[in-house]
Amino acid sequence: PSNNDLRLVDLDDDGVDRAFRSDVLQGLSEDQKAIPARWLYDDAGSGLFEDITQVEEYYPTRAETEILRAQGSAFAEAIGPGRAVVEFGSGSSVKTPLLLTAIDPAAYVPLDISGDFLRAAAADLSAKFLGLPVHPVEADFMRRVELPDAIASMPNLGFFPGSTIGNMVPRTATDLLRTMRETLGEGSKLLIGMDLVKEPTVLEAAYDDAKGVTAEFNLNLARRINRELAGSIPVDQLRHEARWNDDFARIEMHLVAQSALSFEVAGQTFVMAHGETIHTENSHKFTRRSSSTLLLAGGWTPVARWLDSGEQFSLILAEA
Ligand code: AVI
Repeated sequence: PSNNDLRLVDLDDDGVDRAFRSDVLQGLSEDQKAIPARWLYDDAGSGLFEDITQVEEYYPTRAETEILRAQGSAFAEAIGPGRAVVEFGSGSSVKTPLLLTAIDPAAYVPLDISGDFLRAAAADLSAKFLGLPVHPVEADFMRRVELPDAIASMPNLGFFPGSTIGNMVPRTATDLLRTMRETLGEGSKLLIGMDLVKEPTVLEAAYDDAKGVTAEFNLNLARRINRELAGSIPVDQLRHEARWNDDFARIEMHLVAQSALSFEVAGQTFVMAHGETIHTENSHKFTRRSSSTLLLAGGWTPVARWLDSGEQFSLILAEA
């Protein structure tokens, strides 16, 4: 990792990420074992997620991209020109250019905790949009971020695609929406992707594809623990499972023990009964009403909503 990356990651003398170790040790000690989903994204996991976006059953990326392609003039009308687009997470090579082309912004500000991804995305966008000022900011957007002086006088448009908000429980999602409002300021707007509730069979297939890419993505977390935290988890004794939790309107990913297991992580011993699980991710799905409720709770008023032709995914425009 570059020096810039090291600023935001707290490593101990053995090069172990302290936050990762404490989240894993604490999470494996709970009755329902659970590890925060952010740890799915090491280099291998980020690559596997890219692969997921290409699999047949995983519709969100295709559906959202379709909306961005189809609704350019509607975005232009609703958002207007001359805004600084502040993207939470470094831009994808497909979605961000579609938005920037549609709305004629005054500047582009990608925010990301990973300096490497950030610089790559910024260089890519600068090359595609000659003359557009690009100001990358390396920061954790879960906290309030000081935006560059160069855009201080411009109205902002926050862009948070992908339904990443759905990976947070409502309390965390609400906190993030409020923090975004503080970061973006008065008069700002937010364009946010939110995946829709649909048939559980469709959802479960999207999170348990036939080629097993999502299973690899989930199992990589156990491999990462073994690699980075001196773990001895028998990964071949874990099975990926995607379950629809109807009460909470979310897909959950679990790693299910296929036999009684005992293993070590960072010097501590853990056991799992046959069938016991480690909960590794939530992906909340929204209705029209539940998306409005969440946005309103976070301080944003929804003003427009666009769906893809299959009505699988929504992009919502909200005002501060
Ligand atoms: C990044 N995030 C929005 C994805 C999702 O759909 O919740 C992560 C993912 N997990 C399994 N497949 C995709």
